[in-house]
Amino acid sequence: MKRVLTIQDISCVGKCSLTIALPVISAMGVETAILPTALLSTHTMFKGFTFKDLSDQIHPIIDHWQNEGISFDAIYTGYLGSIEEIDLMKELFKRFKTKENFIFVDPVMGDHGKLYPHFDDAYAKKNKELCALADYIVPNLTEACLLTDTPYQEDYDRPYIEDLLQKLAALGAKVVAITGIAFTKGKTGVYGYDTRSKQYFSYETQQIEAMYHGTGDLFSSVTVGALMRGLSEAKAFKLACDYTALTIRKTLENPSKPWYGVDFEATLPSLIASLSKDIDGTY
Ligand code: PXL
Repeated sequence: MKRVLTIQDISCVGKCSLTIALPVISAMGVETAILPTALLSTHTMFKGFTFKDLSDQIHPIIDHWQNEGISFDAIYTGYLGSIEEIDLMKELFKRFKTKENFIFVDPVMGDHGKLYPHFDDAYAKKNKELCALADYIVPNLTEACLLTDTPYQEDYDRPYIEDLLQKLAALGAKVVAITGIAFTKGKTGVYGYDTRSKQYFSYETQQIEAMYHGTGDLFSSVTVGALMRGLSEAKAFKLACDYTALTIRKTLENPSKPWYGVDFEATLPSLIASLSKDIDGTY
């Protein structure tokens, strides 16, 4: 069985970061090791959340792993929390990156043109250093703009997105993909650039008029899980887009849906069924 290390915060309530990555990637049949970066009472869209930085735990934990000879088939980072933590991740990458494994960075910083609470421009700048070391980066449009010092434009066209992708690729990752992008009305999806083949790629799925926290984490977790199960990049991104859209649709059907996250618990069986079809090649 493949083993992923995912490094993100624990928001005790809120359905995001580790409380999504751990159940989702595990359900996909991949061992999921975790490294919590911070402990929050809730995610930061709640008022009055508590925040305990856990950076002082990272060195002792990774030292122990190295002493035990533990290795990972992929390293996936999400919400980190501080500039210091980004430096710690750079060191972790140095110690645990091998020729065989990959680094997947979701540079979680903001959405809808704004940084999340707790982050500032210096944090956004620092994220460029992390993206430079990744094999895959999957920013949303806001994060793509922050990483490339580009003014945020919600009303985008293909040249604007392709220019962003070129600037993101120049940071150093092998595959760069902007999430939440589509050029067809009523659709959303992913638009990316593969620096190895020098090809753009895209996938579009139905757009649902609803905004939920944690959907980016869901998208990244499914992509990482699918890549670990041997799916091609195209199939992994497609599965992640379709599954995220399905989960938002399912959440909207729930009369007592929480405002703060999506009901991915209800759609995990379909994720596993779709993944199995892809693995069997009968999709
Ligand atoms: O889903 C991204 C995310 C992760 N972790 C924390 C957050 C958010 C988004 O708001 O607040 C703590």
